Amino acid sequence: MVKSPYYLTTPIYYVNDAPHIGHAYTSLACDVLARFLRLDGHTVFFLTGTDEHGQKVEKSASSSGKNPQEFVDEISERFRDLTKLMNFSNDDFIRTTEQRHIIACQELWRRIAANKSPKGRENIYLDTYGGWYSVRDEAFYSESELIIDSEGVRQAPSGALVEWVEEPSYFFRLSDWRDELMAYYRTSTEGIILPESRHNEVVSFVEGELYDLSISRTSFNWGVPVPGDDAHIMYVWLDALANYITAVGFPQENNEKFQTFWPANLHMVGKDILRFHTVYWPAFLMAAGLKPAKRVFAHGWWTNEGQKISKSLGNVIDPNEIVARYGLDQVRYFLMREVPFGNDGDFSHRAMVSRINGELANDFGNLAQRVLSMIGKYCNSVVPTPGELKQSDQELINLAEKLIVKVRKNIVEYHTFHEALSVIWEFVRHSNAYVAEQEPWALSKNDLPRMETVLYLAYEAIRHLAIICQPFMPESCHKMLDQLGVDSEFRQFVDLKWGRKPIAGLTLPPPEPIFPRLEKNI
Ligand code: ME8
Repeated sequence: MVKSPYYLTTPIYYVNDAPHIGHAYTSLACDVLARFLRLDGHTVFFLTGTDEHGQKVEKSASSSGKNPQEFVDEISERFRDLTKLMNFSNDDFIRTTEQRHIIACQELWRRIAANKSPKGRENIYLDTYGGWYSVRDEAFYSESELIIDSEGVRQAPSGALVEWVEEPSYFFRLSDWRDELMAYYRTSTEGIILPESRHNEVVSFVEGELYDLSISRTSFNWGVPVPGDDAHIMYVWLDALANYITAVGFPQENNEKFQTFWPANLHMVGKDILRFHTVYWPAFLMAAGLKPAKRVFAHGWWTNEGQKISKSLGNVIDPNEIVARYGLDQVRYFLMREVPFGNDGDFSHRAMVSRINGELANDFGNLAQRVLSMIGKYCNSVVPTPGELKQSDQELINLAEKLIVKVRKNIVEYHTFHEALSVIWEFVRHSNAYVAEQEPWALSKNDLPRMETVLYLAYEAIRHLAIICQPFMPESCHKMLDQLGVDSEFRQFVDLKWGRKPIAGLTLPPPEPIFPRLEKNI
């Protein structure tokens, strides 16, 4: 059966700073989902990349003494390296300084300008902007949104400084799009904006005062020129958001890629950039006559040992360092398991060590190592043939077969990755308990046929687990599947059927531990 295609995107990263763990997090969630869907038979397009224009990047380039292009080339490469380090399976890596993107942005602008708003007015008009702007957030704020600190300095809600900006600017008539936005949020019963608390946040913003949005700047020039008026460059968010359609071939909407993948199934974003993706972006798209995305999910933020992660506090977690220290799949597992997806979470070394030792080494690693060693020792490394099944065997089989259904719901429908892992680990623990209760080592002395049945069932439980955990820990699961003698063409979710392939009789290689225990003081 051909399954529906799926397009998912991560936010494209600002190139003014080096990548940190928060950046890796967004894309990791997408990578897990992308791998899951591919193993489940879908055609997937998974996009990531870099956001390279705007005042913040121009300032960072000039303070490091480089021209902007040279600067963005260098930092963009570091984000590309991050995708390799984290073993992301993205299908494209877009850069907003690429020609294909500049063409797409300008065409998007032209279409918005050519159409009328729902109230029959120009979607884009020229005026003068006077207001507060935060370069760090690349966002405009109204006076009422600002916080005034104890020294009387105005700050954005994010804590970033704001400056007064006054310049000629094109405006987008956002205020005319309220009804269309509200209707859009109601187009899916499963939710366009998730989690629900974020949906409520957006709805109350849109129901409140929706101001027209300044969408061009004239006081600097690192950006995409506004078509027909070179004195202006596009607001960096309009430029950045358009990356999602550039990558599927816009403005060639009749091509196969656009037809297959647009509208995107999911924009995965951090909570800080929710408004851009759920208010501005769908309004731009509708104004251009295009469909908005089917879903936006906003995840929470990581702190480091209880503190906000920031360059000025010097507590930025470098993904290279933690991967070198704990191992890639261990880090991937921890990030997806530790925090309910959607909530904020805290990174701590103690929590990392505890998850790795408790859940990977003791629970999963031990199960595989123990069972495979017994097959080595008592069965001459040959997968045994099962005999008659008892009730406890049948129970294990039923649980294994139901696993994918629950995991699929959590990953694909709700994006509750932590819950998916929790469901999987219930099965890991059940399998461990099964082996402990059945005592195949004791059966090896007095009941060989029963021992063979038990070891075969335990082998099958591990095969199910290794297949289902691939999206989270691809390398480790591939190693485990190699040790189980499972050919690469039998590692899909259709292979999650008890005894799917007649494996009994297969000779296995000597087992090697896959999730070693860490010393406490690592
Ligand atoms: O926002 N914990 O880029 P960005 C979790 N260029 N996630 C975090 C985080 C943390 N401590 N810090 C950052 C941008 N992130 C724009 C996007 S899309 C058209 C343009 C997440 O590099 C953050 O929430 O500042 C966001 O989703 C992503 O990293 C990129 O942030």
